[in-house]
Amino acid sequence: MAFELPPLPYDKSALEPHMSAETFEYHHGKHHKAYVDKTNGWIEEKGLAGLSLLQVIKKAKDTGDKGLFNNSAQIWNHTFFWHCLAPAGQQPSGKLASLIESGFGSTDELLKKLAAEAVGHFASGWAWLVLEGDALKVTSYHDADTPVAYEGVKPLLTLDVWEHAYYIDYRNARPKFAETVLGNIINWDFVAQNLDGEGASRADQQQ
Ligand code: MN3
Repeated sequence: MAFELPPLPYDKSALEPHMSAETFEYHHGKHHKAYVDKTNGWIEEKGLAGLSLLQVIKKAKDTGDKGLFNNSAQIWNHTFFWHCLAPAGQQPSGKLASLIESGFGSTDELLKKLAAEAVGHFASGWAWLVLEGDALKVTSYHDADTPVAYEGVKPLLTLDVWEHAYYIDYRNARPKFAETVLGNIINWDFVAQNLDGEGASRADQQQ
């Protein structure tokens, strides 16, 4: 039994020119795959057979197993991230649009805040829009850390700000990467779906 590298929910060239097929070849085909392979290599040794991905992340956190936590959390984080992206053209609507308006004033203001969080995050990590109680919150987590490791934090939207996420298309320009991706290729339907509090399950998998 093993975890799988989930296929991308779109063709690897579907998000061009904002995110290239070459980026996906590395980011999905090599980085994401490496986290899957590394975690699978520990299934027998660490007694993980039969556990779901979310159960592995929780076990790793509870037992202080940093290597297992980092790799299993990165499987989940990347799977969730791919689903947060879609070909250009969507805007938030309905209940999500109302929550954004009451929380941030407008979608533009939310995107500015998310981009500032992404750019201001020192070194590797993830910028997030999460639901805490009934309120939207912009935050970020370091390295592989993930909202699914915390009680009461519901994932809605993420942006990978590890250098490997942008170096092929944007070189060192993290601000340009953050503004371009957030402004053009967010899957707002997926974000809206996650208002049900079940976002964690949407990037979970069984062995
Ligand atoms: Mn990454």
